[in-house]
Amino acid sequence: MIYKNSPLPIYYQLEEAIKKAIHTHQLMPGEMIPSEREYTEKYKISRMTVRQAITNLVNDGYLYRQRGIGTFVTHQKIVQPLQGLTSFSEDMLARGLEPSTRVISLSEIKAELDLAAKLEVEAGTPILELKRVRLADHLPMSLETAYLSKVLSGGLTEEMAFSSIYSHAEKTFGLKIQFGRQSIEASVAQKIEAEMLEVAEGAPVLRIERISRLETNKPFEVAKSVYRADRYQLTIDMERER
Ligand code: 16G
Repeated sequence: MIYKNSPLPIYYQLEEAIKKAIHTHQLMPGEMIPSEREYTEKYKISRMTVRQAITNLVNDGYLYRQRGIGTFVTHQKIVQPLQGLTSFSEDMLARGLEPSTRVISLSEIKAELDLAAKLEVEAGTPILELKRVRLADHLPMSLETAYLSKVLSGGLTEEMAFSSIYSHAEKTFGLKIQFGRQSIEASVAQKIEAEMLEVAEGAPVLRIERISRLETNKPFEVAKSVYRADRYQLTIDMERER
């Protein structure tokens, strides 16, 4: 019910009604919500009010829009522990989700100064640049650009890049990925990133940079990833030092 005489704004009441429908599973994750027109007619309220309520719920992460299709109920976030050096494929499989990959490009580039320093090679050394969109149950989760030492993973093919590169590194090339350091920053999706991640330009994202190393301590990859902030929550266990 929406009370026109209530001191609570109508858009707010509609927001609460939609949230309640989500919490009581009348609307399920991934389900398309009724159109703006349906809400307008059902509650006899203006389209502007409906639009405001929906926009607020999109901004708060309850709903997401798919251009030209409609507005959907958000899926639960993946809760990703920060301990442990795992791959995307492992993380998704451990949650019963199906990992898949869109390979955007695999090319050889010359390492510029910053990348060369991180990969501990001379500037100008040929390295591999692998750009991929990673999906879980067919939903885009992240856009990953991995820069890989060519000496270590020169045999990496585009076909391999469709599945787990960690698994290929370890099983096909006999490498042992052992250590990693990751940094995480809040940011917004640029236009191209937004297209690939299927979010609006400017949507919140997490920029994660990971440097992973082999057991010999040689850097294996520098990965610069853009994660959808509406799909990820990062957690860490802590203990007070005594
Ligand atoms: C993770 C790593 C990425 C690595 C990928 C390998 C982060 C931020 N990134 O997504 O660095 O390249 O796993 O996944 O965690 P794969 O073995 O499934 O290809």
